[in-house]
Amino acid sequence: MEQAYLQEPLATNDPEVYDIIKKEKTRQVRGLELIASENFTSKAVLEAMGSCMHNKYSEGEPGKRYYGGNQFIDEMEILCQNRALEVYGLDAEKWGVNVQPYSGSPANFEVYTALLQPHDRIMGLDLPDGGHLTHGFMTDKKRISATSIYFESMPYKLNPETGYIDYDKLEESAKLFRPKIIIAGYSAYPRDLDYKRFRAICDSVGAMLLVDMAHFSGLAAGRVVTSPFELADIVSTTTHKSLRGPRAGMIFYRKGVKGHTKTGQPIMYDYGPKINAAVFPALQGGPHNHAIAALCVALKQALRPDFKEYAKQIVSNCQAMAKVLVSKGYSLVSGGSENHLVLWDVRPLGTDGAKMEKILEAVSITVNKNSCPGDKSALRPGGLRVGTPALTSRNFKEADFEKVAEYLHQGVQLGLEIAKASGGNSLKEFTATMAKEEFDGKIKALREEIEEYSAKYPMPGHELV
Ligand code: DSN
Repeated sequence: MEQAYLQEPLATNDPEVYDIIKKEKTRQVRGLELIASENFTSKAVLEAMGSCMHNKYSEGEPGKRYYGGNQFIDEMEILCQNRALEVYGLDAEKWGVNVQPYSGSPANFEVYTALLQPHDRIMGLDLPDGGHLTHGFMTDKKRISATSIYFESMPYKLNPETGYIDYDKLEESAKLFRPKIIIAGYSAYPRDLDYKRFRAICDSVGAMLLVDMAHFSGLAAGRVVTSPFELADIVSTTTHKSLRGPRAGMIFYRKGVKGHTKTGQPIMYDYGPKINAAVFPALQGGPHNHAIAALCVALKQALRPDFKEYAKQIVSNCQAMAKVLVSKGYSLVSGGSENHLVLWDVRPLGTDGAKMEKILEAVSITVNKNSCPGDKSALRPGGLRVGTPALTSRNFKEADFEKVAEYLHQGVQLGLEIAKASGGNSLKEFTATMAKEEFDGKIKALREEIEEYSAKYPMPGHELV
């Protein structure tokens, strides 16, 4: 049997796949990547991700595995747990962490599976207001996320006037709904969170506080947003966003003494065993050991003093970009940002996020359409979410982000011109007009300028792939 191909590099073993990866690499290098949840991870993380750790099955926990041969897998997972606690300054007597979740959505479902009974109640920020699907999303017509199918969910919302979370209404609803878990966390909210308020509301109804820090885990590691660990019971996260690690997830949980009975007996937290059992065997199989190894590398990088500078730069860059957009008269939800993203409301321009996403993509700027407070449709939402972690990893500073804002402005103005000329209001008419010669030339000219600009900046990762 011919097996020499098992040692052949990708380029010659499968040129078709290699070429697609190369094209994607070129797109990343030549474009302006502004998706708030994306990042460019390091070469070392990618090396660990592509390592032999991938080959091993290791169901269970360090020291308690179902298969043999796990001594080094155990060593890696323990190192990863220790680094995770260190990154967030956590005392191992008071906090534990499970580093096996495949990503953020499984991590959240694992928390609910661990700590709730089916049909228990949860409250999270509504998806159209910046929350995540797994915070219990449903519509009037349909329970969309499994977290609203297996649990009963009630959303809380932003104050449409201010763009900030309406904590008063959350408190009022929580007192009526009496949830077991309140989720603090977001996918598209440009402000820091008021954990004191969340904690007080949780305490008033006997709920647990879950913080989903997926978007801002890098900012929390760099101490540039309020730490969720002071007041949360559980903290879940992905690891590939602002933390700049591999695609994976973590669940942190309180452990040790929770309080005392009237007779002075200690009451202990029981989150750890429940969460570990929910991860495996309830919801997952073998841990992705290559991802755990890569996460371990990313956590070491997050412990470097310069990671704090990176986190700080993400926020300064976002503010520099926001300032230019506001100075040009554009409307940002809540008026600005204190984290890594802005939510740009394009409804006052008489357009929608879907069209603006399309035109920006055509000029090599990647953002995503996003709903804004008051939006009815998730397919034609009124805003754009624009984030700074990825380009900050390419050494973009404030002045570079002023330039990025200028390119966003040029792209959007071109989009408005196209929308005006398209005669109708549909996305189909808009894209058809984009293809017309008169606009095709303008799009090409702007794209070439942006690609030339972007390609000058360094890109983390492997040379070619
Ligand atoms: N898809 C991620 C985001 O863009 O926010 C969340 O899972």
